[in-house]
Amino acid sequence: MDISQILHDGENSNIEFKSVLNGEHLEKDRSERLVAQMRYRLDSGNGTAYYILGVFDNGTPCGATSQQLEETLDVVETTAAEADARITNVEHFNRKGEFMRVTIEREGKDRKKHLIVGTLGHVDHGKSTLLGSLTTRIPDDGKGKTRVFSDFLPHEIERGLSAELSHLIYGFNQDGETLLMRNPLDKKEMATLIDQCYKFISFVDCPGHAPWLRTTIRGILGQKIDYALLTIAAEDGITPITKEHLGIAFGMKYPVIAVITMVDKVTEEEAKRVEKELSQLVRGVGHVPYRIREREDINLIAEKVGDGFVVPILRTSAITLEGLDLLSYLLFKLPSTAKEEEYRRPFLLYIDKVFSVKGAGIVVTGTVSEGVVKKGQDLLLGPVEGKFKKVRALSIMQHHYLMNQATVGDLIGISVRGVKQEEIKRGMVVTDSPDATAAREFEAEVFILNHPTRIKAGYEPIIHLRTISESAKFVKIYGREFLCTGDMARVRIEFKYHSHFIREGDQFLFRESRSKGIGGITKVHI
Ligand SMILES: Nc1nc2c(ncn2[C@@H]2O[C@H](COP(=O)(O)OP(=O)(O)OP(=O)(O)O)[C@@H](O)[C@H]2O)c(=O)[nH]1
Ligand SMILES: [Mg+2]
Repeated sequence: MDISQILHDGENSNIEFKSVLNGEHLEKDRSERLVAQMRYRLDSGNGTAYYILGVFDNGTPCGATSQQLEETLDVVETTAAEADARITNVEHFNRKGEFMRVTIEREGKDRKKHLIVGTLGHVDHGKSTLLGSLTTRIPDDGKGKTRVFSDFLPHEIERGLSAELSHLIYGFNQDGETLLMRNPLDKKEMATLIDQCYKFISFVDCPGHAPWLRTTIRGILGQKIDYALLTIAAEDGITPITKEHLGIAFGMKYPVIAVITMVDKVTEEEAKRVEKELSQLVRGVGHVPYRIREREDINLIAEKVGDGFVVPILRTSAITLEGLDLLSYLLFKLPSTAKEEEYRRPFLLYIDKVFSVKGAGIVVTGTVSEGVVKKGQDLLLGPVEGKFKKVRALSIMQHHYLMNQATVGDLIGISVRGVKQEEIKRGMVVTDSPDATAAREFEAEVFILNHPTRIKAGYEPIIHLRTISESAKFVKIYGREFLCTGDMARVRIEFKYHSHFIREGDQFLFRESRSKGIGGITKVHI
């Protein structure tokens, strides 16, 4: 891009302005901040960042001498090495003062643009089929042809229902053209696709069948998804489950993409009716529905969807493949929802699964919530009976693709040494923070989404927080005797059996038979 334009537009995603830096900036705290910032810029630019040196934040040259600029360049070079990147180009300019543009590129191929998208929606509303056809462009036959890529367990095929979480991926090249999977179940193909793509999407396909809500919640809360993809079958329209899932997504502040599936089965009028109903529902809870008809609509709203207010609505058919190009383009354009400060924090991953693999030992899987993890690093895993155990990360893998390091939003398996498999449970964390602690009790601000009667002290719901799913008790409700649907209150909650790694600000969901609510932790009692 033209340098005058860059100066005019100011700092943004992968462009950083710096006036002058010197040796003092390489001291510990300041250097760490510079490295974290560069990592963020590199992530935003899919591995490429531009630093404009010798200009103020407003884009005007700061009057740096050549020597100061050289010194600044040295600091940037050191920072780049720390951020596993290197300088690949330096351009000099002089416009009412000297300045330079430095191109920094991440080393290796480990960094890709990546989104995690979780599916939600009523049973049989076409979630798995949509993903099967989207990632392969194989048309469905209306009888379950392409959902088998997601529902591959024998009982899932037999019953035609998703029961477990499954992961599908596909990708894009730099121009937004799709890189499809020939066979989404082929591990080698997955690894090759990740290797070759510019951006890829990991889908977490969740079951819609009500008895498996626990698994659905685990898919949505446990994996740090960027976007929830809610399907509504055109023929059935909105159901109580659609509303419940939407309530969970909005309650947990996940941005939502709504897809009206199976439009081949209905007339234009029927499709319009569902669209209208859906728009009203979305608007009714304070969000903005936005019907996507063409690419231009996506260009207009893509950057806004991540904030959670705008809900794009698309129509698809897995049989005619209508709408899949638009959905792809939307996924290509949507930014990651990871926040800058999440990259700067110590490494944190909530464990979703644990298993042992021949040759690799014990593997824990989950999505990186915060920070960076490197192969060979020493980490803490726990709480195991209230304590954290030292483990070493022997290798890191994402969808069968080996990595030297992983960061926020990567859905990975880490093979660990230093702990027994029986000691590791879903809901524990792996972290490199030396001050990780476990807690049994906490205070929270809760909101009751629905409850048939009244919630009183002594109420025992299951708390879902990331991959934690654990019985708890409302020990105290402050300032009132009971809570009904729509109420908000401060409460004191105690996990019934175990302590967990929880922090102030964590969002959670709680439920007990037909009651449901959301909460945010305000204080942790260690
Ligand atoms: N005609 C038509 N049928 C479809 C379409 N998409 C899915 N189906 C059919 O709808 C049925 C249910 O689809 P699934 O993809 O299993 O639905 P699901 O939402 O994943 O269901 P659960 O995971 O069990 O909640 C299958 O028989 C599909 O073949 C579509 O676009 N058009
Ligand atoms: Mg399914």
